Amino acid sequence: MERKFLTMVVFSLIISLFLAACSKDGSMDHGNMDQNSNKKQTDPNHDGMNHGDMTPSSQKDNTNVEFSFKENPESGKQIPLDIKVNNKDGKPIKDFEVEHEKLMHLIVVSKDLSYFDHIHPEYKGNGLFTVTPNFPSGGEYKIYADFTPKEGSKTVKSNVVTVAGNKAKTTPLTEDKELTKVVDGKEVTLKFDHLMTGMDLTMTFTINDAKTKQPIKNLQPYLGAVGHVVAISGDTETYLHVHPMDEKATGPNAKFMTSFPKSGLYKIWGQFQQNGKVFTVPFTINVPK
Ligand SMILES: [Cu+2]
Repeated sequence: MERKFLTMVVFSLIISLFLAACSKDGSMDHGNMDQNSNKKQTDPNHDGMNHGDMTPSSQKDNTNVEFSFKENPESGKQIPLDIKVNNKDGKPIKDFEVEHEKLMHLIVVSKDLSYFDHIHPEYKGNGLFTVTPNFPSGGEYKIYADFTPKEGSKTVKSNVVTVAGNKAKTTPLTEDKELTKVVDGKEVTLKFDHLMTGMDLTMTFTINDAKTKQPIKNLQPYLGAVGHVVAISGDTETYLHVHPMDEKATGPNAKFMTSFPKSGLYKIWGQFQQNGKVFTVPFTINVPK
């Protein structure tokens, strides 16, 4: 009898350890996989984020996000967007952690990833954020709200937005043959220590003056760090917010660590600041299996 009891205790201990391990895995903060959005496009609360492999996101993600425009979004018009963060019981989540100087980061991309914007919704209190995104043309966009509830872990919620107005020509995503770009007089080169799926890797941006080829050493902190990097997969399902390894670096190198959960094309935007001006450098890479 006693032995049977003991076996049960041990058994439930193993189960709870297993569950704890799963939820720890699920709260990884350098990557959120967004795999369901197409299935649930019409559901404004859709989560679309699969935070791990083993547990359904509902077990640890207690947020429900509602995106609603005051009017149907149209290119060239300033239509405010409300972002309401509730818990699964429909009660507002009121307290958020400041991450990189902001309570919420909002990334706006066109479906073909040719357009990118990184903006910061204003917190109105009671779980409500508001912002007016800029849509340069009509068509489909995806927006990603990136935030951390005080009692919770880093959360990314996305939504597909259909914008009225003249559509821009869609540009198919193609891998950059060379990872050097010139933006705003800066020559930026991106290098990986190794590039493969499902493995931690380092990406290094090196920033030189495009004219003189001299290294730029006076990068300023942008949102409290040397730079910000977002990567989105070609199908817009995977969103990665990448963190710098040394936030206080000032150039010419800015190092970031991430891991790509699946192979294929990704667009990466590095954002840096010099002389009070933010510049954004896009790269398209192909992550091999
Ligand atoms: Cu931000």
